[in-house]
Amino acid sequence: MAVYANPGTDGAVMSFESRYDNWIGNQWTPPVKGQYFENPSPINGRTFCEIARSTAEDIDLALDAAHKAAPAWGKTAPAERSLVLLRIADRIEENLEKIAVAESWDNGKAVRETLAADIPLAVDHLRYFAGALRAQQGSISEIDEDTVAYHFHEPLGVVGQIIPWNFPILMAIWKIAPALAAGNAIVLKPAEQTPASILYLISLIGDLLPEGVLNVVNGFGVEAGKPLASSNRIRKIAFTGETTTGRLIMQYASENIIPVTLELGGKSPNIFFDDVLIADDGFRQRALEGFAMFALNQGEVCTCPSRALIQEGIYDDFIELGVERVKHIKQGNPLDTETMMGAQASNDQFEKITSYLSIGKEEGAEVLTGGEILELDGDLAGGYYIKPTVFAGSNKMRIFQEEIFGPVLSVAKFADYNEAMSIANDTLYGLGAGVWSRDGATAYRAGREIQAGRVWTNTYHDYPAHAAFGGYKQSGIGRENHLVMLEHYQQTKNLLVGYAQSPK
Ligand code: TXE
Repeated sequence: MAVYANPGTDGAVMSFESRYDNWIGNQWTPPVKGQYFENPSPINGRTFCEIARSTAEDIDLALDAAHKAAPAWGKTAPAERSLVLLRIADRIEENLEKIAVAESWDNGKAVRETLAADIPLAVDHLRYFAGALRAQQGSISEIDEDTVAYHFHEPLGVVGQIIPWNFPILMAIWKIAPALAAGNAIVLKPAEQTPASILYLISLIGDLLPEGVLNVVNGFGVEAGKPLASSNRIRKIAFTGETTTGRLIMQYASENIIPVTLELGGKSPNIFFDDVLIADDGFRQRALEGFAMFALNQGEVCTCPSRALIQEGIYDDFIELGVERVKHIKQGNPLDTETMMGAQASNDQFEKITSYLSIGKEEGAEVLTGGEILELDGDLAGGYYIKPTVFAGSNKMRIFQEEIFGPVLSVAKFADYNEAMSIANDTLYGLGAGVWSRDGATAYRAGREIQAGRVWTNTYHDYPAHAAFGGYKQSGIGRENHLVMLEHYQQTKNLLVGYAQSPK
């Protein structure tokens, strides 16, 4: 139990600079046009630092640095790159508490999450790719007695990465670790809502990387993100964000014929079959925890289990227990380690979510709990707080079909397995899903039948580095995490060699 002091105040574990420039070629580099934008903390709505407002000129500078660095970095031995990743992981771990507080302050999320999940997962991710890289092997195909095809993994060169604001540091590391492991140089653009914690992280780890291998350019989507994604000087663009932005990214990339990986929106179903309640035991408790997980990270998770489907035989009992559980979610100061739900990441997101609270009510959905903002006072007044909300309705409603990206759950009932599958798959998205049943066959069948890249069965919201993650349908292209991710940052060199010593 602890309440961390606000960054930069008496007793604080860390403090931010009042202004951050871009990180280019291992130097803090002011934006070419000299402009900055204000960065508020969602915890109290007040500006705590200003950030470089970059344009195409800054992206070009970063690309210069990356191009200078890429050839030598791409030729380093895997063991050397692996060691760099391990050193970064160690440095992050040594500073875990400071980085966790920085992340909470910049994003609004609860520090108990950043301490226990965001930052440790980032560390583990770096270590996973440090190991995966060394275990990766090329292959040989025997064409005939005298001819052999060798397959080597080669880096792509310079890659662009654009990330969102919901897990700023974890999303940065999800992208940086495999790209560096594979031998690429990077230009990364953080989200304009949450640039500061990443820049704070860079101030701690920047010296561990060779000059120009990792460059961070800040700014807005159209001003800084578009010149990066549409540059003919990158060999790949990786993006996480809204589906409509993902479409634009694909268009930009098509001009230069470069590969794209996209991790986009979701509207994940979380399905509870009627055997969940047959005993009052640990399994039941776990399932109820799974129901309440829509509020994790304030619902700002692309795999947020935002549609709960409950079998009709247990519907009333399950709702009663589930809503009771939701009412116990402790909201408040994100820097208090007892707080389970903090502030929404930005004022725009706060307004988007509150508009969906109105839409749900207008559509005739029943509010089972929440349905309104949470007004806090004192130091937290001005922050972006919303009560966890459960609506009961039907899958045709907008609150069941559109990504709200907030602590809002829409609940519906189903009669049997087939109806559960048809509601679950009745969505444009296909990122995550949950299935809860004590019957192994039901859990397995449903897991295979749901059109989503990640189906959790009898668990939810686990993100190990060695499990592939990504979307079906309009939730994206490609996978993150897992060995498979290395290949998204590599190209295959085939050397076809003839050893024959006589004419054919
Ligand atoms: O996303 P954007 P926003 C969803 C969620 C949320 C909604 C809007 O529903 O409410 O998207 O969030 C950069 N060229 N997700 O507006 O715009 C931008 O600067 C190049 C789901 O923040 O997609 C930022 O760095 N880049 C999601 C990043 O794209 C552009 C996480 C994401 O911003 C650009 C976040 C452009 N034209 C939001 N326009 C998830 N899948 O986890 C914007 N950007």
